Amino acid sequence: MDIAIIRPVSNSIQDCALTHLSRAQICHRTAQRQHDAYAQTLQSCGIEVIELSTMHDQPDAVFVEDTVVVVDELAVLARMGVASRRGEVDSMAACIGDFRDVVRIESPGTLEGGDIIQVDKSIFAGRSSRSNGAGIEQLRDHLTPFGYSVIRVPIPGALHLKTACTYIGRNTMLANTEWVSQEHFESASMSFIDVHPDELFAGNAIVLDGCLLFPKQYPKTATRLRDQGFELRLVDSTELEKAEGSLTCKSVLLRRTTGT
Ligand code: CIR
Repeated sequence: MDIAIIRPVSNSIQDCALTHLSRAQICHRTAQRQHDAYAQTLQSCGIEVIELSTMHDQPDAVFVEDTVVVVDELAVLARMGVASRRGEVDSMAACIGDFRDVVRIESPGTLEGGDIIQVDKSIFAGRSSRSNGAGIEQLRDHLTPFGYSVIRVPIPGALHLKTACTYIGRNTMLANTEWVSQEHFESASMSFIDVHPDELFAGNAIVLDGCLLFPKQYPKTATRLRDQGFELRLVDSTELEKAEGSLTCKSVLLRRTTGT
């Protein structure tokens, strides 16, 4: 990936949406410090970081991944599954329009970027409490003309598909298989690395050039990844995890294509 779009942490982050976790005190300063380190790590890996303006009236606005699905040919703007986050999308539209043609998920569809995993031309779409069948069908209509197949993956027990698993390259999925079943990925015949059972939220990593960005707070799963030959860059993401945010959700990663 060449570009990461990020946004600072809103000072209203304490009022974030929560689905599975109980509300805990979130320190805005700590969250922003960790987010700055995350952005610096992306930069140090050669990624151009574009920062959107802060939206203090939108508590969850730092989780930009959810607002858009980007492939090389197109950007599909999300229609968030919770009303409290719908105000985040238009400012992403303004930015992503510089890089891609843009379409939108329309009502009654809902779809959030955290539910989407791309593996080459396969798009795995989590059917979660945030992304419904109509949203996934609209995504399929938008992406099929470009040769993508969209595969629906039921996610009954986690916020998003990417809370449960992420693609880490080398035809491998890192997953908490308590939350997502391997059978849905059979079409891509992938290997799986399971998170350590003590680290339920460790299934979320970002593939960078030659290494994985991975949360510092999950050393047992980190050992499993290293044992399989993955090189890790560790970042502390504990504060925004209290808002049910994982690593991927804090950036929109895209490739520079001809003309951008
Ligand atoms: C929410 O509930 O929408 C936020 N508090 C967390 C969103 C995390 N997004 C993600 O994992 N892609």
